[in-house]
Amino acid sequence: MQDCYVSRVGRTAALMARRDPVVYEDGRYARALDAAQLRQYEEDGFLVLPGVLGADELDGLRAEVAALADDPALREAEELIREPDSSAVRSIFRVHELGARLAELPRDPRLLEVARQILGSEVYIHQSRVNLKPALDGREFYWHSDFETWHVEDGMPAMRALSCSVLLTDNTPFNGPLMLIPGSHRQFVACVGETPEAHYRQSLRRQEVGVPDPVSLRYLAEQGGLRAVTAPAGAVVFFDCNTLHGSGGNLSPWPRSNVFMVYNSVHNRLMAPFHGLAPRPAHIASRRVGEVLTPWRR
Ligand code: 6CS
Ligand code: FE
Repeated sequence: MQDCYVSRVGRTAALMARRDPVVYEDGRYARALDAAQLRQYEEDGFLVLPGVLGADELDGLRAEVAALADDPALREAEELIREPDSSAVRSIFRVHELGARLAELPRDPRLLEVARQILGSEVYIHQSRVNLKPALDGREFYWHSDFETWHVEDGMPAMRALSCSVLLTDNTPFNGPLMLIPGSHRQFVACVGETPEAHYRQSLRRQEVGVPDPVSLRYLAEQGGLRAVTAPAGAVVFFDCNTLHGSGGNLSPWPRSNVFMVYNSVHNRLMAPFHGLAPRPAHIASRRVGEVLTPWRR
């Protein structure tokens, strides 16, 4: 298969125009977003929906995440990622298969119907994780495009996937809120460098390969600005797989905990990773064929 988004092939960074649609809606699925919201998502590459989850649901999800972070059975598990310079838990992957309430999230119609509408197809979970960004200790996630990683390291063919981030705690200016560059999804930033063996063991703690060069970052930020998603817990952010995003460290005495469900179109299933890389493990990139999500009834 021809590689339309060549990246990490040596010393040259480049910007190339996106070849894929942003919104694939063809009217077959519920109109979860109205025309104005869909336009906003297409324009910016993300959309913030405030107040989607209620206090009781959030209490239950936070309790489940806390139990996972403290679970002795997960202490040495590959799903659990610690901060680069402390033993604090940074992320837990595959959470939708580790907790009962977390297992319901991917099929929650408030999330799933938006994903199916935007991606214009049946969808499955490519990856789920919770980023805990603990108080006073949560380190940054440097700017990156998820698609650049999922394309090069997981063999994701096209930009027909999106992330849905549920804010489990308030995201404030002080605790490392998710930041995005509006409009950056329309350019693919080809990164310099070569992917190390089992790169995920390093990149999930601190990503240094597969990150955009400063010139491209500055160019795209000057075009679209920077947006920090500061919102109360319960808000949900949908962002395109190629929208540049990152988050600063958490210097506040309160945690910033967001759970991410990554929806991929069933027409965009993973192929072999590019450049002969070994496929990443299932807890980071699902290759389960045939899985399709159906919404539960509220
Ligand atoms: O490699 C990945 O799949 C992960 N890395 C980042 C920085 N964001 C997406 C995903 O969690
Ligand atoms: Fe990311």
